[in-house]
Amino acid sequence: MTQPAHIKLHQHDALLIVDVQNDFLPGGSLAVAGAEAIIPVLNRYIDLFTSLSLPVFVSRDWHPVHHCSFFNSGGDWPVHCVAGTDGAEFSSLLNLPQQFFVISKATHEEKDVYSAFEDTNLANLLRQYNVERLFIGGLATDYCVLYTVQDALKYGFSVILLSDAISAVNISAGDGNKAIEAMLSAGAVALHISEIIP
Ligand code: VGL
Ligand code: ZN
Repeated sequence: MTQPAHIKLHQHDALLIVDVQNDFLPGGSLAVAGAEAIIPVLNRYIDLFTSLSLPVFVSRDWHPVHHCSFFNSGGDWPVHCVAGTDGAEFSSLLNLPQQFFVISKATHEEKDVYSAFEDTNLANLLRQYNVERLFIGGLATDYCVLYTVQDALKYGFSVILLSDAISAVNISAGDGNKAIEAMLSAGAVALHISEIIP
């Protein structure tokens, strides 16, 4: 496992926060245990990136009412993150900056996607802003974070996984840890916020 001793932010870095939405938080329809604990850490990352005028990208699961991933349509999940509902809103505890880019994903009724890159313009947007290295945190470690990190690496971005700002569904015990192993062996580098040199 590659661990950076310290990382300094530079010009071609960007922050990508995955799916920190009410339905994935306590009280939500697909609540991820412990997810609330990552929000203060993400807020510190937001402050760091915005203080250096580095771009912040925020993805959201944004499903139509009868999305194929829902149990009542034969899918694997309870109804969650229906576009325009409270459950799909970003947590009000997340201190989103004045400017950020929203990436809506899994918006087609007949197709589920976990990656913030799939069927979105995220890769183009990142290239447009000359992003080379992506710092990725959010929800959930074993689904949308995993697929997003894997795609980011496939697209040629360097990936820093914010290991203290992710939380897993863990349908099976250990899913989150397996996902972390998979991301690291694919080339992501794990980072703890204390390792950042501002
Ligand atoms: C997610 C399950 C279903 C996620 C989205 O954001 O990780 N998980 N839809
Ligand atoms: Zn979903």
